[in-house]
Order: sequence, then structure tokens, then C-alpha cells
Amino acid sequence: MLEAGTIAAVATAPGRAGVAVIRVSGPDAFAVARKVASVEPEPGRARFARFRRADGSPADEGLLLAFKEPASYTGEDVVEFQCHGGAVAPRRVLEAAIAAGARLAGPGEFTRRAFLAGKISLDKAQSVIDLIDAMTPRAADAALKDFAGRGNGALDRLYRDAIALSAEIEHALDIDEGGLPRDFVPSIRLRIRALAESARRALHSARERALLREGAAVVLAGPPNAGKSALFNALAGSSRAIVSDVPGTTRDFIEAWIDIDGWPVRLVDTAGVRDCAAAADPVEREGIERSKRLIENAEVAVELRPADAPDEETSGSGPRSCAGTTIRIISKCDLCPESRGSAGGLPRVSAATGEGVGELKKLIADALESAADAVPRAGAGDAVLRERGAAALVSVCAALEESLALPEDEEYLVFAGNDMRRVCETLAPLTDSNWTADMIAALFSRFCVGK
Ligand SMILES: Nc1nc2c(ncn2[C@@H]2O[C@H](COP(=O)(O)OP(=O)(O)OP(=O)(O)O)[C@@H](O)[C@H]2O)c(=O)[nH]1
Ligand SMILES: [Mg+2]
Repeated sequence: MLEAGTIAAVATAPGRAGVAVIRVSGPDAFAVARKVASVEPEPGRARFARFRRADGSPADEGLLLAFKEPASYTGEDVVEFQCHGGAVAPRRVLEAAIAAGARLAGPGEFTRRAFLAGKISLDKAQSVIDLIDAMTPRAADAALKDFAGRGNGALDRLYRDAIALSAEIEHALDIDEGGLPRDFVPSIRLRIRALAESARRALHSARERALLREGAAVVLAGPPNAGKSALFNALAGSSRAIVSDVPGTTRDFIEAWIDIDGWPVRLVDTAGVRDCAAAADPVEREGIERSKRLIENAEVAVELRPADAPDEETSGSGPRSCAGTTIRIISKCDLCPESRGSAGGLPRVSAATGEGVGELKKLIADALESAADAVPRAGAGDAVLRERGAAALVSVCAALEESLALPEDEEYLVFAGNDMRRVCETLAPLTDSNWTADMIAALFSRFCVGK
């Protein structure tokens, strides 16, 4: 539940640091500043001050910044105390602010207030969080792009266009068919096509954001001894995984976060998958089961076929499917010269010499680029479905596709009208607006029926 009042929190990360910031927002922010810093807050000017605890003893000293509403992040009066970092000083200043009348802020409360004050949209609030969470420069760039407004409001625009279209169809259904311009139905169909295109684009960028925010799982798969752990180490740039010529060395999976062309990637080394009968050891069997699950849910599976093993041996590892992209490669390619039949021109990689490792990274980056186009997998805990509105966009895309497939007969407008209503109803809760009220407003503003 939302609570009013003046809130305070340490805005910087805990731990040893030169500076910490305590942020206070709300109607009593300036009063809190006067009590804690004993100086008058002056918007637009940083003031040096001594910060005092409730009993008058010193808490720290530093800078006081003040922002008068509405020219602040939250749209309210805001003050910021800049004090020394570390375990003690920020805590003391925060306690002093609370003793002076503020209360501890809840998670995301400053940004929620910024949203409620109309300072930022929900999309922008999401991109604030994305920027903070960004693990790679590419992820940060995507969040900043949203800031600048380019990726902003896609859902709202989609909703407005859908409402307008829906209103026009409803209106057309009210008047005689003879009264409609001859090209009316084709023009409606064109606009539905444009809407479907926008919905697809919005879904694409939602998916890209989800991949950038949550990272993409790239799983190394293949039979025992294929060189998965060696390749894992080569890609991760450190010898994390144990490499040995004993088949079944890797039992549990090992993961490392790496940056591939700006994509935050969770690289996973798995236990080699072989016939469970061949793996008598129950620990290895469990490892194989886990590998299969990881491969199924990965964005990318890299399947290794060792150059030194005959094909029959590797095919025994059985079919397994990755919901995303599977990249097949020849591993340990240094063991077998290219001229000696490398199965069907697959990319050749050697963890030992480093040959082909750069090319493999490029293939992974390309696969992630196109993963943003994939349809979300509802059952697989797909990250995109945690993106605001993405689940709705999936059904919006489906409804629009249905609409585009309609035959242009006398019933066309009735069915298209139903589809558009479904689209509006799906999008309405995401745009924080009431569909029917908007519908009526759109009808009145766009049409003059002469009554
Ligand atoms: N020549 C050569 N040998 C390699 C290469 N990669 C791995 N090996 C060797 O192949 C053997 C198996 O390597 P691992 O990386 O442990 O294989 P794995 O696929 O992880 O095997 P499991 O964990 O048992 O499933 C080791 O003896 C490695 O030294 C390579 O690129 N070239
Ligand atoms: Mg291994």
C-alpha cells in the first residue's frame, strides 16, 4: 500500500566507499535537513554542513543538496546528504533523518513517487531499474535508449492506435454499408497490418531487454571427453572447470558470467551426456539429467563433436533439444586436419590452440541477436514474460494475426471489430487507463456524426 509522508534511505551501495548519499523526499524534507544539518537548504546550491544526531552529537559532515518540488526526481521536496561512506556514517545520518521526522523508505519508493507525480512513465521506471542492473555496456545502452524516450511508451502508442481503429470500426458498423467509402475495408486491413508490425517490434525490444537484463544461458553440451570443460575455460578466460581425459569428469554443472559482444551470458559447462546405461554411477546419471534440463531451457546450446571421435560414438548421446538455437561445432579440431573429413563443414574450434574460439563467440552473439525475435516460451520460465506487458503483447500479436487472416466478406468488420476489442482489452490494464472511457472519448473526438 502507498503511504504518504517523508521518506529517507541510503541511496548508495553499502560497504567501504569515499562517499555515501542519504536521500530524503517528501513534504518535510527541508525541515529534516534543517534539523540534521542546522543550515537552511538552498535549491541549486550545495552547502557544506555538520550533520548531527538526535542528541546533538556529531554524525558526520559533508554536503547538503536541496531540490524544491516539482523540480526533483520524485517531484517532491528532496534533500540529499553526502557524507562519508563505510559502515557507520551513512547509518548515523539516516538515523538522524528518521529521528527528525522521516520514515524509512520501502523498496523502489522514490521511483514510485516519481511515477505517481507524473515525472516518469512505467517504462521509464523499468529502465531506471535496468540501468542499475546492467551487467554489460550494451545492457546499459539499451536502458539509456529507453530513457531518451525512443523505446518509451510503445505500449501506450499501441493502445492509442488500437483504440482509434476500434472506434472507427464500431462507428462503421453503426452506419449503412452503402454509406462507407469503397476502400474502407482495405484501409482498415492496412492499419491492422501496421499495428501488428508495431506489436511485433515492441515484443522484440521487450525480449531484447529481458535478455540484456537477465542474461542469456549458453550451455556447452556434448558427449563425455568432447572438450566441453576445456572450451568453457577458454571462453571464460580462466581455468574454472576441471579438464581431464577421464570421461564423466564434470558431474554437476559449472557456470560463469561472461560478456559476449555486449550480451551478458551465463556460460554453463555440463556433464557429458551419454547413454545412462553406460554411466553406471548414480551421480553421473543425475548429472546427465541436469544437463538435459539445462540444454532444454537454454537460449543457446553449443554442441561439441570431438574431431578425434568417430561419428557413431557421438550420436549415441541421443537426441536432446534446445528451445533456443543449437550451434554444432567440431571440437579439438587441432587433432584432425581439415582435409580429413570434418563432418559437413561445421565450424572448427580448438580449446588447446584457441583456433575458432573468436568465431564461436561471434556465432553465439548472432544467435542471441535473433533470439530476440523468438516467440516467448510460456512454460520455460522465459525471462521476457517477466518484462512488463510482454505476455500481453504475445496475445495481442496473436489477435492481430487472426484479424489479418480474415476473408474480406460482409462479416469482415464484425470480426475485425471483435479482434480489435480484444486487443484493446488486453492492453488497457497496462496503460493504466479505462478502456470504455477512452473508447467514448475517442469516438467523440474523432467523429462528428452530426448529432
Ligand atoms: N588436443 C586437444 N585436446 C583437448 C582439447 N580440449 C580438450 N582436450 C582434452 O580432452 C580431454 C577431455 O577434455 P574435457 O574438457 O575434460 O572434456 P569434457 O567434455 O568436459 O568431458 P566430461 O566432463 O568428462 O564430460 C582432456 O584430456 C583435454 O585435455 C582441444 O581443443 N585439443
Ligand atoms: Mg567436463
